[in-house]
Amino acid sequence: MFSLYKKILFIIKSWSIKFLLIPSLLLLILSSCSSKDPQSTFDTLGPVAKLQLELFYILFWVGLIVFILVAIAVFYIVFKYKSKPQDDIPEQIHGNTKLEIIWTVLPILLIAAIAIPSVQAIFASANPNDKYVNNNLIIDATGKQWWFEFEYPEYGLITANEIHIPIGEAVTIKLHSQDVLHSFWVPKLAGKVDMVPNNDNHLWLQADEPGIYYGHCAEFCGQAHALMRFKLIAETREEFEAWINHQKTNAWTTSDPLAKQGMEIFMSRDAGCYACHTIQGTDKAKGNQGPNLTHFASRTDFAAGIIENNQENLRKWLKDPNSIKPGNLMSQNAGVYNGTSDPLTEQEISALTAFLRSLK
Ligand code: HEC
Ligand SMILES: [Cu+2]
Repeated sequence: MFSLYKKILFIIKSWSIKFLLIPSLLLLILSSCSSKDPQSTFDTLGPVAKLQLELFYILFWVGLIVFILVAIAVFYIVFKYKSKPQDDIPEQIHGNTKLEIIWTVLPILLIAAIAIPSVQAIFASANPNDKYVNNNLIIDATGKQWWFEFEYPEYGLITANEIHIPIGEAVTIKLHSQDVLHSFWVPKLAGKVDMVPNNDNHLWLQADEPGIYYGHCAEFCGQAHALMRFKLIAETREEFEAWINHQKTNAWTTSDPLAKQGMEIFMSRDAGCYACHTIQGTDKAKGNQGPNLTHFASRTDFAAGIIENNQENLRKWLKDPNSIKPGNLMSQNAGVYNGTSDPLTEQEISALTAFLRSLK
């Protein structure tokens, strides 16, 4: 025991601790104080996240007070009743009814007291109450390895990795999974809820201010889990409706010859893109293994929110999706990437890029 103590003391005194560990711990703590905090649960911008944060603070302060009281008692007792060399063996007792009752009843009262706000918060975050009059919008969110599909059943619309909602309205999001466990989380708007295969969950959220909110899969779901993000764009009712109306239209045209050639490649057996992707308004592209690409160019990012949607990145993706998102199921299952059909040439990549960038 003593040698272990000495060893620990030696480590604490050694230079490496002073010059490496302590500064790096300080850096770690300071880095969490960044004012740019797109995924902070302490900077809430909607009623659900706010209510969950308030509950957190109640539990935190109650827990802290209990911790301080117990720590003071432990230190007091340890030092006050420390045995001294001249002491006899102390009186041997078993149990103390008064104390036993106190430390059974006190925690029960405390837990009962914090159960009240906890249960209230559970109900309040399950469904919007009557206070929220505009609460008709329902979105079906499906977690897939490793991206999110969003469907607006009321509008017959499917998109991926980017969800639009009107501000100041309670939106219900039904949560599904196609394969394994995922979890839906927009830290500034609502706490995470699991997406479980064959067992539909739901949550609701409301964004009070317009803006871009970042979301993340929060349940380990395989190789590219850390690269499974999405964006929630909150906008005014008018902007939201304009977006819906635009998304309902078909985007593809064949006016540009290069884009037209890209579309032919997309629909060819050799490239096989149509088998996994839907492009609304075309006869052939009706696959649902990959994201719906009807309005691909209207999205700001792709590959589940990890990379900006621009010409250069799209070329990179089409050349080698694995270089952007290791393990993605497009590289593994599409013939042009897994080596079962000819790889795409530079010219084919240019044509496909022109086509996909025209899908505004
Ligand atoms: C075997 C099915 C499959 C085939 C074939 C396929 N893809 Fe994909 N594609 C996917 C999957 C799955 C993803 C999602 C990858 C991820 O984000 O993890 C994807 C993602 C994409 C994306 C990004 C979409 C977004 O919004 O994030 C584009 C663009 C794309 N594919 C284009 C193509 C093109 C062009 C072809 C033909 C050369 C093709 N795909 C062939 C399955 C496929
Ligand atoms: Cu995940």
